[in-house]
Amino acid sequence: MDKLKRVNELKELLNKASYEYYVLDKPTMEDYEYDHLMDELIKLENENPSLKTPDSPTNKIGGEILTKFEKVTHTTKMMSLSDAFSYDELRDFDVRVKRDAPNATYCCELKIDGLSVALRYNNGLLDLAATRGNGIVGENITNNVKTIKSVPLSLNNNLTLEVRGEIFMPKKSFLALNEERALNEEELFANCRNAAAGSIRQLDSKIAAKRNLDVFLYYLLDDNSKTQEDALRSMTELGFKVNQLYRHCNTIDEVIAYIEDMGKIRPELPYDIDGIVIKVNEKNLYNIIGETVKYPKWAIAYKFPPEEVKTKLLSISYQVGRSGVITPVANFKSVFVQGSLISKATLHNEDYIQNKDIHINDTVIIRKAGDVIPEVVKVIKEERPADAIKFKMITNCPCCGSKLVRKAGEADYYCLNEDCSEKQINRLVHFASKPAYDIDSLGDKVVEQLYNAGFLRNIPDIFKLGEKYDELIELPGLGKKSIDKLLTAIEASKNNNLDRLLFGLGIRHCGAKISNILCKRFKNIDAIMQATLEEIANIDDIGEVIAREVVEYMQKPESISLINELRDLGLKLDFDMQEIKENYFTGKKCVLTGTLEAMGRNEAKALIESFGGSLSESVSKKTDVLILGVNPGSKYEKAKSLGIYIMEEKEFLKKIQE
Ligand code: 3B8
Repeated sequence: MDKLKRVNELKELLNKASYEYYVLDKPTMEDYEYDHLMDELIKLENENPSLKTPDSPTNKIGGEILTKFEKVTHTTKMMSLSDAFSYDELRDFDVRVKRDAPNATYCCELKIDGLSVALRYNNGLLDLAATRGNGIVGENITNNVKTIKSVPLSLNNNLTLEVRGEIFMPKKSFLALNEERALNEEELFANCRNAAAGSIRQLDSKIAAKRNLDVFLYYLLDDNSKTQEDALRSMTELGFKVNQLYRHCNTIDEVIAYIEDMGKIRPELPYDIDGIVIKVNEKNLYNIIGETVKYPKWAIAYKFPPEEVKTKLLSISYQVGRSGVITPVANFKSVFVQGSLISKATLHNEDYIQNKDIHINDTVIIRKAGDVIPEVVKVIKEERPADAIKFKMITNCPCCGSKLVRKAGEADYYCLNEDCSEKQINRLVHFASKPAYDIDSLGDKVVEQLYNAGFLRNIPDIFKLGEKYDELIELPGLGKKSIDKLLTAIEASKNNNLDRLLFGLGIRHCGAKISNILCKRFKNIDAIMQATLEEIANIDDIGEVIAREVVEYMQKPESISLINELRDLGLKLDFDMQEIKENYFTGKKCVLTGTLEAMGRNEAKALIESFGGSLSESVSKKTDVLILGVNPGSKYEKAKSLGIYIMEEKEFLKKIQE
């Protein structure tokens, strides 16, 4: 039989089956038949490489491994949406729209919580897929997007066009992926969005292919549809996966009714949404209404308020912090909240639990606002079961059993046993953590393992690990390679600046900033140890409470011997004053999201710090500037919502040189 004919037949059969399965959600072919035909096609293509075409369904399994993602310049700027957090803000949007376009109506869509993508088809073939990046330049993710089953590799009629949409990971796939990662002791993804982003950034498309990503398309560039609704219909007809829950609304009240309806079905949707997108339906009005540098003015994203979910409180457990503070933790039946599966929330302290009258077995409402740790909002007292157990604070440390003490004037209980293992482990974890001594490869799991195996008790032990080399490489799950890496990182860390060490010691109230201020003022550890209460309290930004804690710590005999031991082990105990030149960044708190094209994160951080600014991990009200790199994350949305100044890379480079 003619091989070319059979290949074409197989391609057609498989493409049709996969369209029906992945786009229409209506399977027409049994799995085994699909696999069988696919095997036949793979075999034919392997034997006759000239028969393999770019739109062959065999491309869906991935193959090429990249070393990096190339940059892609968008044909037209890929903008993002401005946000509305209340119906009032939506009504304001409506008023603004109607001023320019009194007859406008709206097309409302679900706001899929994933990452934006642009797909370019050339003569009917998928030619390029790119991330949004900073809107002007994105990254070429074609290899990975080609593995997404619902993305057509070719279109009928040899069309040349561009569509845009949102790549996401269905909730089910996310759960399965995390389950698998837990089994392999790999780090879990926090939510569907992160899992999708992490998967699309895989350099090995075979891995991406296994991640079950999907895509909804919502934007068709430069076509002649008169309305957004028509464009959604055209895209559907072209074979693209379009979310069909959109609704045409004539008035803002109808828009709000749609939001209410969608809010109700949100928990049942198989994918995450974080809001509703409202677009002016009539495309001829877009030019009249216009756009800002970053957003079109004819569309807006309504963001759902923090999702509150009901669950059952199963138990209350306790954590022992590095200072010995005991934190009660709620353990509940795991629930999906804003894209992550959670089963724990902090209960802060005894008073918090008493005030909310939380009983074990109660039905509780859980909330996770933004990136913040989940919390128990309240209990539903009407649903309190007969077997509810009134909370009673423990009296002894859950780890070492020693009697707990509630300090006068404080809500917290403490374990005062210096040898309590959980306390010691958490101290070591804190010391090695990124903001403190920043020892690469010494994360919480490794610390715990080394502690339990008897290699670590206190900070100096970290620097003596090298002596135990032969025993360390025998530890399960570590091995020679990772031990070598760990020991190299430990050795390199000894040259860290003194403020990191000071912070790492975990002195109460002495955070990264205070440590830095103390180091700048006193220059070395001996001067800090000899400083008087008055000298410290006289420094700007440091009050009496902090000063007292520092002096108390420094005078304890254990502290003195600890410092001496670290000195003998070769740690640097003086502070390198970086010469500070002043410019725009002096005193500014910056946050970076995404990747910069001109330099790495560490380089940017060093530059900002050399001008006396700081670069921190997360956006808060105190952030002055958000630097926007390629592929920005959720920090971007957060900064926008807080009204923080957003600086694109170009401006950053210009300002840093001033
Ligand atoms: C213009 C229209 C950005 C978007 C848009 O499901 C623009 O329409 C956009 F500049 O980001 N996440 C959607 C979604 C996102 C956008 C959109 N429509 N349904 C989404």
